[in-house]
Amino acid sequence: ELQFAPRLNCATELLDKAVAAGWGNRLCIRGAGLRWTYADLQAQANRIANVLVHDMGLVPGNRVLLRAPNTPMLAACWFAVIKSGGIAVATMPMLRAKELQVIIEKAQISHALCDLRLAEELQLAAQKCPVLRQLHCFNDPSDDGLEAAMARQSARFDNIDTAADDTCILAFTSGTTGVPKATMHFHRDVMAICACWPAHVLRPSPDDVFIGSPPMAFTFGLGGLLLFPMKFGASTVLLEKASPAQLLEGIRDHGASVLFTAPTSYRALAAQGEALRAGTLRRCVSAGEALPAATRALWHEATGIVLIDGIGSTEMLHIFISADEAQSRPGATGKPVPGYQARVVDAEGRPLPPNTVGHLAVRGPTGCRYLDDPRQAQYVQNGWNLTGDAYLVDDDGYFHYQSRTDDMIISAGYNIAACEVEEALLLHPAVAECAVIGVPDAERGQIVKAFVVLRPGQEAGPDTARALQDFVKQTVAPYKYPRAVEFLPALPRTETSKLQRFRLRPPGGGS
Ligand code: 3UK
Repeated sequence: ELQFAPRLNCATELLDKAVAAGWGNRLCIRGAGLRWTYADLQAQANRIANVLVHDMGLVPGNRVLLRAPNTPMLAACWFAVIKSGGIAVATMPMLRAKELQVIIEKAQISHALCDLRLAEELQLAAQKCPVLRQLHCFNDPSDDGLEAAMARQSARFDNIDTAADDTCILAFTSGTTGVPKATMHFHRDVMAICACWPAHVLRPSPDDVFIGSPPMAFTFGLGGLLLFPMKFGASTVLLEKASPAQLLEGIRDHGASVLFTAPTSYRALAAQGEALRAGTLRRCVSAGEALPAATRALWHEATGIVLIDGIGSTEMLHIFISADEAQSRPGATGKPVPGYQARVVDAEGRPLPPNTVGHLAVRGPTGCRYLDDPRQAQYVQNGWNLTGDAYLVDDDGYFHYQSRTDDMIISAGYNIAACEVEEALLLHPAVAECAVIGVPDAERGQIVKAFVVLRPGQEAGPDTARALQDFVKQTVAPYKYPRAVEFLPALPRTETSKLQRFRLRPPGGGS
């Protein structure tokens, strides 16, 4: 059981205690041309905390919006907010004014720290949101910028004495199915995720160099690229943009050893397997979306590295089912991470026997509490969070992902999981990426339709479509084959790399 002192500030635990323990001169964080030690990060965070409190009038409990690509300054701002007893609300860099407005209103944001390059949309939102009173921009060379204000402040700051159960993060879900939900996380949740998955599954060493793609506004990135490396005295590389080419360059330039990214990025990076095999990379973590067995095999063949899969969520803050390299099983996500319980239940919430598909339910120290949201009762039943995923547990207790519960296609009475057809297509050498949906059909109710991105040099046309259809029929039960195939140059994805199947669906029709 995890035990935390009743008074706890997670910034003290992760940053100030690291410096006090003698890690001050260790390299902590690189990015945007900067190289900061733990002591540098502490000094920067302290200066920003002083700006927040003395210039911007922040008091404990205020919600502070953060908006920037992954940079050391964003990390310093995050710690500054937590140090001063504020609540950090990190936002995805690509959000527009309209989406920011929803977040500002829902979280009653009073203060914002923003990278000047992303200020425009926030300023538009701020005009519509009187609740937002104080905005400071960084990366700003002018006298009005955050950096100038920081220079006028002390590099010392006494952290606010918060309770372990005080909220310190509001993390918004991506909201593909309606208004985004804000999840509340406490100081002890931050320490709990550090004590669970990385301590039991990743087990990093202080020599590790972390790198990856998820933005810090996505809690996969916050944990993987900031909190976990710091907890273990390692260092992290923050990339402002993290395309496969930029990841490759970053891994090479900084000697990165631990990579966090999503399945789609592993598929693209696998083409550079030789360079990666010869380099410093040794641990690779996949989350955000189901990891197809074909992608796991592709990556292992290309690099010699066994992927660590893990399902996490904004609700639970980080990964709660996973397996390390030695325990991993193709086709399975893994087993509940120590500290968490997971089970597969029926529509009434009753546990199902092994090998039966049902709803994934999870329970643990970090969730699930939505901020002021009646949907709490729908997604949390008897203390268990229903994730919206269909899973089964095998005889050995491994959890196998089936689909999102709303991505089941029903065609001529057959239940077909969209991702099962996608997995089959990904095994074909011509396929780079694909997405499968159900489209309305007079005769069958729905038919399976595949959207396919071909590998370079492959020809989009009826011959390829037919070859792919035949291939699926030979790979899985023939009734699952896509009766319609459409070729696209790219697939619609969220900033968290999740496929947006709803954007492929015909307006008004289908499921
Ligand atoms: C899906 C997966 C199968 C699944 C996240 C790691 O993705 C994260 O959080 P979100 O709130 O989405 C949660 C949903 O994403 N998913 C994530 N990982 C996997 N499905 N296999 C996986 N390995 O539908 C889940 O319900 O955006 C992931 C850490 C922190 C996170 N916030």
